[in-house]
Amino acid sequence: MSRLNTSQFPEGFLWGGATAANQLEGAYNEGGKGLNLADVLPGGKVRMNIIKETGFNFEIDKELYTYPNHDGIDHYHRYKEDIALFAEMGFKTYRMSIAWSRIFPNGDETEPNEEGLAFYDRVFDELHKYGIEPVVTISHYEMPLSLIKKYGGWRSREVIPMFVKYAETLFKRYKGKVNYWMTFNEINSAVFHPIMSLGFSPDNEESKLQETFQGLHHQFVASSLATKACHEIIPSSQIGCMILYAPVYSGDCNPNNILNALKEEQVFNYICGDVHVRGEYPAFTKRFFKENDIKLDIREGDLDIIKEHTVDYIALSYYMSRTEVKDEGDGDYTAGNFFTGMRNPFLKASDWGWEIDPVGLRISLNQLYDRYQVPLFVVENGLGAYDTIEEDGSINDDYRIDYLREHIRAIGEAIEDGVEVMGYTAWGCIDLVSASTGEMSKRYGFIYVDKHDDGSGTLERKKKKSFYWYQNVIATNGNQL
Ligand code: BGP
Repeated sequence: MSRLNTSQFPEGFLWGGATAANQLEGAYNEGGKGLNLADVLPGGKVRMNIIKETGFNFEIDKELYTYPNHDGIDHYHRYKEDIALFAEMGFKTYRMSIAWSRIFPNGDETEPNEEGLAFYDRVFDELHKYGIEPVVTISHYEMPLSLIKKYGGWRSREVIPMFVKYAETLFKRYKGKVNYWMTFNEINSAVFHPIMSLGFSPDNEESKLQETFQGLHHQFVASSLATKACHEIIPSSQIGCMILYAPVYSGDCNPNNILNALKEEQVFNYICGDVHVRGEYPAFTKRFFKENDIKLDIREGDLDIIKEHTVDYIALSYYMSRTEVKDEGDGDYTAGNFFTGMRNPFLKASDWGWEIDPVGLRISLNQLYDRYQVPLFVVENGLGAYDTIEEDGSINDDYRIDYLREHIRAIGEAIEDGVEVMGYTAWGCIDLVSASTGEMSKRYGFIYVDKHDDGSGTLERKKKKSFYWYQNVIATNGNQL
């Protein structure tokens, strides 16, 4: 039971939920919106192969596939109902993204699309009506398709000013409505799935790292320029980078494997954070780039821009840890969103093979705070699971409650460790289309949405058991878990 007034969570802690435009809005061709990357990703195995393997053919036969993001959960038309439910849970904040192609349908227009801008005005007004603070991801896995076709996505530097213009348009329009921003969702995930993050697939395995880091360099410059604009246009704002964080454990105590895990961690977890927070490429990249034959085209002024315009906080997603051994043949391997590792015998996994490791979240927060000393914001965490509706209509998702309880507890412990954590937004607070599978059956929500993998369903919203549990967590500021 609860202990009164002993909450580890500071006053004003930002409790809430998180979503992404392409995974819930639907209305993919309404309101003047252009096509974006997510609109052409089919569901199921085909999607998983597109994400994991290189090579993406835009000429694929459209008739063969369903495109789950086209309709999402129809939030575009039902946002009022959804926000009312978030408010009922007591959300202090709501992390959402803006679909770039609603604002600039092709990405390179001179004028933004007013209908798209007006839609988000309505969403922000609705949130403020309930005192919910919006936190906005500027780009969450969905650049305009036309930029991919014309420029090869982030392969090209030419996309930088288009992104910056898009970001500036948002800052000018939503100044006074949005104070918390972040630039690119899970920016470091480009290393595992360039197509989702950078909008292109590398030409071949040999050139993969070169092309990926060049694309990332373009995003770094764009992110820094957006940060500059954000600080200038909305001086009271806070803008962060967003990192997919998964601590890497060594599979054993062989020092070579520990070194290997450290190197994995450096490349995957730290390059993006170092550039955004410290304003420079970390020292280890010198050797890493050399050994992997990566020669970045860094233009004059790029490094100054990166140095001068660093972020205010680090947002992170956390779902699992990774366990690595040097010799990949050594172990039994596990699934991950976009990466795999050795199976950790101390951990259980979700139905999708993601290893459940709340202590790993405490470790992650400590590692990040030790390295950067800037506030951290856990903007994604949750359990993707199959839900069942009982005969009486209830959905008893105790497994989800257990998962969230342990992870929130781990954040509380990290706060006691001295880490500054701004808030927690549970991923997919309302069921939505899964990013990796494109399916509905992998559910994260406190709110069930009657929609199924084959596209059928009434779209009716239903409160799960976790809805009431989270409502109480927020009401007690994390005192009662
Ligand atoms: C993150 C993405 C989200 C989200 C989440 C869960 O990587 O930022 O968009 O979907 O993972 O992943 P999935 O939907 O594949 O279960």
